[in-house]
Amino acid sequence: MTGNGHRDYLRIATEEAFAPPEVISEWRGLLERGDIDPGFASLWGFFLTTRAERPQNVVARLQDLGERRLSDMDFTGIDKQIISLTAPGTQIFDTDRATGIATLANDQLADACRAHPDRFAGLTAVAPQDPDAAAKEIERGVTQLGFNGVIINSHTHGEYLDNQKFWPILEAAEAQDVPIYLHPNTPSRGLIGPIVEQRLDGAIYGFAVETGLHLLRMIVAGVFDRFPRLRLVVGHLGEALPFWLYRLDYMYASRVSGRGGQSVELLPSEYLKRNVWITTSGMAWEPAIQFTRQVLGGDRVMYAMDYPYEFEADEVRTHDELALTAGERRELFQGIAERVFKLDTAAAKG
Ligand code: 1DF
Ligand code: MN
Repeated sequence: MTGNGHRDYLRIATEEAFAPPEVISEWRGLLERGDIDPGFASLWGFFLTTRAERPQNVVARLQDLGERRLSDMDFTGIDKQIISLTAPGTQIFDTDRATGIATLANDQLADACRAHPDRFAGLTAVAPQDPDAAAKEIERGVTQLGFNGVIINSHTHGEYLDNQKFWPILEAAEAQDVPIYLHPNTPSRGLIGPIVEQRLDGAIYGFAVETGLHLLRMIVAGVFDRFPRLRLVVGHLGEALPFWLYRLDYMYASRVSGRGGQSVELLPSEYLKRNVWITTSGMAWEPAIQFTRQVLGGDRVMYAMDYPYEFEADEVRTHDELALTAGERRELFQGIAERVFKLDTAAAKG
């Protein structure tokens, strides 16, 4: 274990990204071919063509699952990363390629986790394009590769997880008792028009529009009535939904269900407090963190950095210095993640 000095908690970062070199090169191919998803063209056009050398050098850092990542973690004081295939992962490919990429990414990540079990844990990548294969990969991820959850990068070719064709994936996650990290993607084709016009499609805003909408669709479609034990993790302090909580409940009760919308058993806020956990990825901002803790509960908000897209030692310090009790801080950085992802940190403490 890295020296964690006099800290009495581990810093576990829960939304940390990687990309196999093979995925980067497949993505380059898609960009060259053109006629692709406009959000993908915008986001990965930026990282892979316009300015390959952004300050944080993200493309190189994404591909490292060894010494560079470990020394970056040491530099910012991160004890453990929960690593997942970066967005849009497999979800931009046709079905066969997507399934192959999921297997390849999972095998690479599992090797890295085996090499550094105290520093790395992993989430299973899947190809939602083939829901039955994805369900099998979730089982392989948990039972053979030792992964601690599933990563889904929001929409798949414009389709959302409330669509019943994807439900074998939700069933498998519930059956294996692992959470699904519903990570952002750029908005789908039908949603992106006026957003991409002003270059707002990425992490600045479009990610939250897309991903908050995705979660809300799942809630009002009754996904959590059908899968009451399903656990979702959502980054960026819940993609703005906590701020909307009062209005979502009020308008759901008085407008949506009476309008021919599906009628579900609970209010939106009740699903968020039962089925959803939140991370602070990219939101190192005390007022928003405290507000989210206040409205959803301190037992639902955990730490994430979003490496390598966010790689700021100051943001870790911001979390260290939040006005919390020692016990609450330990929960934020360590306890909640250990329970939600069922981490085995006994070895890490040794
Ligand atoms: C960015 C941000 C890119 C996040 C990401 O994956 C990502 C970015 C492509 O800054 O462009 O996961 N994020 O989660 O905020
Ligand atoms: Mn992210």
